[in-house]
Amino acid sequence: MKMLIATKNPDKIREIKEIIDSNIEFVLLSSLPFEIDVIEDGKTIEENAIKKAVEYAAFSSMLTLSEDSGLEIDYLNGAPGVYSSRFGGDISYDEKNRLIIKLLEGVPFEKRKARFKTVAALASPSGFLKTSEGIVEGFISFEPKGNNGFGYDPIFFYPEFNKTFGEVGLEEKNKVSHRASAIRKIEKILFLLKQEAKEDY
Ligand code: ITT
Repeated sequence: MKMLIATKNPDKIREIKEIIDSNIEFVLLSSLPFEIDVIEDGKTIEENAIKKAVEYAAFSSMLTLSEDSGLEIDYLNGAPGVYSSRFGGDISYDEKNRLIIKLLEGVPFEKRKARFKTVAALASPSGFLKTSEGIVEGFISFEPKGNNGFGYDPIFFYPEFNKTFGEVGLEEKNKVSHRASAIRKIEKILFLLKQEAKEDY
């Protein structure tokens, strides 16, 4: 069975490949013979995940997995949330992380609660659609730490590890991450789809 991984973010691709156990042939957007741009104008993470999966499935005629993720910070009323990739404009992740730390200057640890959220969506060209959500709770650190992971990982302090996600390896992050829990739920559905496909022959 083939499945299109509908993300342009290479860090997500790396994580998703490690998370999915099933014997599935991954197709990347970069290997399609045409380029598609899906505008992420949803008001929620879920809307964007669904939009990407449905549109890419229709364009590619392939079973498609997409996901949309964001960091919600309680002290910033849930920002950057659905705007996580655009937060602060066209600046590097290092600058985005420093901006967040500045916005939280003087805020004590217990008020720095934050969570990563992922909604994964699986869509087929014939209209099948399932979504799943994964959340991991943590705190915004006082300074960026670690060079692992990507995006906001260096400022996401995960108490159970007593480290930021930037300080742990991929295997460790995948044990608890928002992305891993959303994708693992979708993987159960993939397994059922594979069974059905076998029964059709
Ligand atoms: P696609 O839409 O092509 O999948 P994207 O990078 O635009 O890729 P999102 O719209 O989901 O992805 O943007 C969410 C941003 O939040 C993303 O650019 C990351 O930098 C950040 N982010 C997402 N997951 C993260 C994670 O596990 N750790 C740290 N930051 C993360």
